[in-house]
Amino acid sequence: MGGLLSKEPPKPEPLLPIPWREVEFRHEAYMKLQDEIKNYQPHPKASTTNILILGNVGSGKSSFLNSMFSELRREDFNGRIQSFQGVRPPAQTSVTQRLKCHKFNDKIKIFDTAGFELEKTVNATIILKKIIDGEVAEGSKFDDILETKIKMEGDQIHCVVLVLSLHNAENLDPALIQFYEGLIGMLTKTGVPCKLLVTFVDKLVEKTEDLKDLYKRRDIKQKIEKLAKEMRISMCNVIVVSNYFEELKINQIKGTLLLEAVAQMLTAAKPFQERM
Ligand SMILES: Nc1nc2c(ncn2[C@@H]2O[C@H](COP(=O)(O)OP(=O)(O)OP(=O)(O)O)[C@@H](O)[C@H]2O)c(=O)[nH]1
Ligand SMILES: [Mg+2]
Repeated sequence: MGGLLSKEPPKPEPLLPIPWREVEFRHEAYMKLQDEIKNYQPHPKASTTNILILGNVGSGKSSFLNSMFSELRREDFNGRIQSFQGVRPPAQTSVTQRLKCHKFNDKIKIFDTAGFELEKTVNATIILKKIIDGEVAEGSKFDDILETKIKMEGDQIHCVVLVLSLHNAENLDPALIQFYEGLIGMLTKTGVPCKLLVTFVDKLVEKTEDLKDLYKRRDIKQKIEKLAKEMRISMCNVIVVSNYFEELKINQIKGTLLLEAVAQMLTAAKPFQERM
């Protein structure tokens, strides 16, 4: 009997013999990352390190924020995942409507933003420039920022994180790619460090445990390289994570990737603070 049902599933691609990035998933390495971030100090020229999270609607911005804070504050919540910022299944318009700031340790400030809507990208560039330059106060409604003539008291951003889902990376709207590319270009000119945070990598593995081999997966590497090329961002500025989305408790594998992402952002912010 032939037919569709007897068709064998496609064989998984062989793994690369050597991972293209070294990540240590053991407990000691995870704890080292936790300690590194706990003891982190911004450059003396800055009182806090301010990180801005950007990206299209539903790319996982708020989920990343929830995931990283669940990791950093694991002792407060016994490792249970918390929702500091509203999350919901992807929709046309963004669920996040105001510039929301979350603080860790009095040293790190993370700002969550509304997702880009393609028809509004011209305004988005102007709004984002104002936010990055510290001209927008926390809690401001994105819809009001354009109309506000007076400069408000905000925080200068020290690192911008552009969030992109790897899940539908192949079907990205060319207008969105162009917008991202322009944004990265603007940041390069102004000298603000920019990281591309690739989310949803779990969609390309069978189980969380398989994330350990993330950097041995040739297909994932190719997808990420293609994205980086399109955005005109160097591979060393690309970070890969899988956010918590269905779990109740944190786990070491996702946690290691998430904490490494945070450490990368904090490290990138310092030379910029030094030059301020
Ligand atoms: N599988 C998987 N799902 C994710 C991941 N990140 C986010 N999600 C899910 O994707 C949906 C959208 O996530 P959000 O974090 O709300 O996305 P957002 O970028 O903040 O969206 P807006 O605020 O609406 O612009 C939610 O249902 C999340 O649970 C991920 O890494 N993997
Ligand atoms: Mg959001």
